[in-house]
Amino acid sequence: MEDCLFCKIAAKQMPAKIVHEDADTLAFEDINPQAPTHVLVIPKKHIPTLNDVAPEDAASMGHLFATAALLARRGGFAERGWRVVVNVNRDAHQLVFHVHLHLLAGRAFHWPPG
Ligand code: DGP
Repeated sequence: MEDCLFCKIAAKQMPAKIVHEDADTLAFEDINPQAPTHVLVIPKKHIPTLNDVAPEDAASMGHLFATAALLARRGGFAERGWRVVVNVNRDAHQLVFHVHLHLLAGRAFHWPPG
């Protein structure tokens, strides 16, 4: 998708602080961090929102969560706790329309979320 910011980051046409990459997935630091660790984990395939996930994307979506867990272990916060957030569309404040997990860690979080 030529107008998608995260596709451009995945294609290395836009800079980002990449913390993990494999064939299907990219993880990079959020430009506006909401916690000491705030990483975005994306599929390289362009999928606008979770509403658009198709059955054939199931393995890729599972791999996103496995990657988040890998980064949690690697970052040393797996035991203390961390959070994954996925915003979907306007009411949830989705601003970039390419599926991404927000991996947040390094502080205590409130529940329910705002
Ligand atoms: P969401 O509101 O769920 O669509 O989250 C989009 C996130 O993307 C938001 O936390 C800020 C981040 N973001 C926006 N533009 C950029 C960018 O150019 N680079 C990086 N690394 N993150 C960005």
